[in-house]
Amino acid sequence: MSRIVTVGAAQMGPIQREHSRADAVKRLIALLEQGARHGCDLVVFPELALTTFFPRWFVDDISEADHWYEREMPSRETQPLFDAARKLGLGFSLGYAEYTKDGHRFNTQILVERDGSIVGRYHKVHIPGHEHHEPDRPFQHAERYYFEPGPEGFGVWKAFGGRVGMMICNDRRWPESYRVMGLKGVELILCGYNTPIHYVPDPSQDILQGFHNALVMQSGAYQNGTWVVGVAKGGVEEGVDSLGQSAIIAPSGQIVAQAFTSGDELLVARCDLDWCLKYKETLFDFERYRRPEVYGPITAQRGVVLDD
Ligand code: ING
Repeated sequence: MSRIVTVGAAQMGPIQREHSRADAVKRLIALLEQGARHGCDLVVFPELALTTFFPRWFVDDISEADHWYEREMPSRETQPLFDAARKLGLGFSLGYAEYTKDGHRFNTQILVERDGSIVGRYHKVHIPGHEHHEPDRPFQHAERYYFEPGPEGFGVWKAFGGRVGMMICNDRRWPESYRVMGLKGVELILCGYNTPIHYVPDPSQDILQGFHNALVMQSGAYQNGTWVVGVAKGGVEEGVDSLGQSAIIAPSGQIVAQAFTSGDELLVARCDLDWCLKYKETLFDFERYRRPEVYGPITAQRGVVLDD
């Protein structure tokens, strides 16, 4: 009997600075309800789905940014989302800024099962952008100021009848993200993102943002025999145009659903987890074909070491 998970990628349009958490939660619930109407088992929301992408601004006193973080999950403002999901009988994955009880600031994504329990929590590993204020930029991308890199690495959780992993935004550009989860048997990777189209360090990449977005997720899916669900917060948010193009990608690397807009939009696909075996048991039979004995530099080095 095939293991089909009906997944909804719930893309969001912009969340402006003046929008409250309640405003965001209302939009998330509307997308959940749409997912329920389409028979979804699981609805995936973007990175930082409760607030605007606040790392686009720099504040010298980081405590002035504390209000962008969640101290508890669910909180009073997010409890309605959990209640709605439970009532509708579906699970969800949610990205938000987390301020932990012991004072750590993480860019976090959680996995919530259909009974409302949080079964997985991921802290973003690859933190892009910069640590210090760069006043000459048209907008900041100061994620390395606002978030610590997650120390736990990548997890895979048994949920929704399969093995589910999570990554966040910049993580999708690094093959190591997929491979670590691939080596843990992942069958469905959930990834929210906030990607400004204008890439300040090299504007020539702007026109390639959509291509690179699809390229990395399609490659990661195929090379690890897993489904990948990429979900954007897109559109013009506080003057910064962000990529939409959310997509659901099969283990073959094929895009089976893609967003048409850069606003709130649900795309749905029936993901047969057994399709993963077509690749995991043939081309990408890791046990049979991988050669870790020659892969040493991948974990021994951070940057390039020239042999000459
Ligand atoms: N954002 C971006 C991402 O990796 C970025 C950073 C922007 C990279 C533009 C390249 C181009 O998609 C986050 N939040 O990681």
